[in-house]
Amino acid sequence: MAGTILRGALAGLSGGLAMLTLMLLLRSVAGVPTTAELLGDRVAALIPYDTFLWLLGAFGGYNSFKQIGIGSALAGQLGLAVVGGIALSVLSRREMAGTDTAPLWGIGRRTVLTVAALTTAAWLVVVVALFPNLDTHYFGLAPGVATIVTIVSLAVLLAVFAAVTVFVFRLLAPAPVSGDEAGVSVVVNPGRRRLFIGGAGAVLAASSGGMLVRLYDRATFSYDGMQYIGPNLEPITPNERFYTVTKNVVDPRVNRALWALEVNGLVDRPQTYDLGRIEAMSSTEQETTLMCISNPIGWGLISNAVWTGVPMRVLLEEAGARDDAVEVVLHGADGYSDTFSFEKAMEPTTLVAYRMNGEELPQRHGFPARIIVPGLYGEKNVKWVTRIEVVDHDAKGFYESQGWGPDFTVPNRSRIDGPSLRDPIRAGAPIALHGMAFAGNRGVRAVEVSTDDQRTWEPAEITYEGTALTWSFWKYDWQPEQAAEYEIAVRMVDGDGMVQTSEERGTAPSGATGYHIVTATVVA
Ligand SMILES: Nc1nc2c(c(=O)[nH]1)N[C@H]1C(S)=C(S)[C@@H](COP(=O)(O)O)O[C@H]1N2
Ligand SMILES: [Mo]
Repeated sequence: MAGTILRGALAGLSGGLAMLTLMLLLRSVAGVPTTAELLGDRVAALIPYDTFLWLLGAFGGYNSFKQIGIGSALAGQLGLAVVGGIALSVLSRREMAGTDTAPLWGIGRRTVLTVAALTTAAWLVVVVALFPNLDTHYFGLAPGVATIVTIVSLAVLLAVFAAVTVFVFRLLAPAPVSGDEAGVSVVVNPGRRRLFIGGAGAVLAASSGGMLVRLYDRATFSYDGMQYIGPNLEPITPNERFYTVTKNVVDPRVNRALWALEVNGLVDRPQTYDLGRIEAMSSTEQETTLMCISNPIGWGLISNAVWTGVPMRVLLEEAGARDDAVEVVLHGADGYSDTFSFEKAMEPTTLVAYRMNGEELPQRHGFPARIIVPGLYGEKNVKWVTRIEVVDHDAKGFYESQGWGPDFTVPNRSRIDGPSLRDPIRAGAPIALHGMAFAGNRGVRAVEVSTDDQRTWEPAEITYEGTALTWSFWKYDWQPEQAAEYEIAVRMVDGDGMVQTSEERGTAPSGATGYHIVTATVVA
């Protein structure tokens, strides 16, 4: 029995390694999603946000959470492969002991059929379970085509798994085999066969290891969560310093020639755009600030850029969106999706943007095109967009399905950026306090500073006004006369006359509110 199990385990492991190698190859050279990524995205969308945040904390942050998730999914897949191999071995042994029908490739006939049926069933289960995410294609194929490519790839991967497992199982037959009824002739001694299997296994393990390392080098771990904060903030954030947030372990690397943007759903004339067609349309340049919903008070998951693009409304009109349209669902090449109201989609400032500060969109900010939707949190600004789907109901995007929201309107926000108040200040010395204020798409009308525990508020000077869609920068000249500890707070008034709320609210589920407060120590 031990021999049966070992033989099956080795066969299953070989099949699993072959499948893993091919899967990583398809991911690297063809942009096909791995099962680990698909499973991760599928599961992440089902986890309630509080559990999700707890998990992030327990695993030491988003980055290690992603690594552990992907690592265990890959290991789990290999484990299942080994279990499959053992099942094959045990079934075949039982069958061969109990019948005298001629075996097929040295395996019981019924076992061969069972393997084929189980492999097909596994494929169906995977396709059904992961269906919402199968439109992922990291090189940017439009979702319809991408879904077919993923389904076919999964079939090929499982077929390779089954074929290699059966092949190795046969090679590991206890007695030397010399030809058989299927006409396949294998006349090698067991020692040589074992050497061959060991060698092939080592090559597979080494190549999948190598590809994992290459993908790891391209992973988002080094830049996911990058803030734009600290000294030297410019009103327009340089592209390479723009804050970055992504759900991905390895971001899309969209191929311009493969990429297409579909506009479909509740439309009379579904459209497919390539980049050239979009670039040929008349474009809008628009300065817009983005901020992540999970940007705590005082943090820097916020940046500002000049975006060039086509109003989404133009595309929706070209496609003939129907009257019963309620929302648009925006799909990204990474399988991400998010939604907003059809009304919002028709606002002239909602763009499909393809340039950032005059350059083509950087890869990590959504090359070749992303959504820009002023007034809503960053997550609604879908990157690597491949599909605009018009729907007649309230659909939920990636984070909304975790329970974030329901309101994704950016509330009034302000921040003190400097000077650094860590060192004591001399009484009587002038200090130029400065910082940022942001009100989504409502504009910043005024900024006020308090240096006395919020008893009195004084107007700050706006040093960069921006537009209704951007942040503003402010400055406040302060000269503390007495040695003491001072609590400095900032608040702002938006274009509608609404004063920023002092109510302290955490980031989940609708984004943080409250004042940014810093303490300054003034000495004689
Ligand atoms: N396709 C896709 N779009 C996406 C995301 C993503 O993971 N995938 N993340 C969203 C989130 S949560 C934010 S805050 C913004 C960040 O955009 P940036 O990285 O260009 O600053 O992108 C949004 N768009
Ligand atoms: Mo975000």
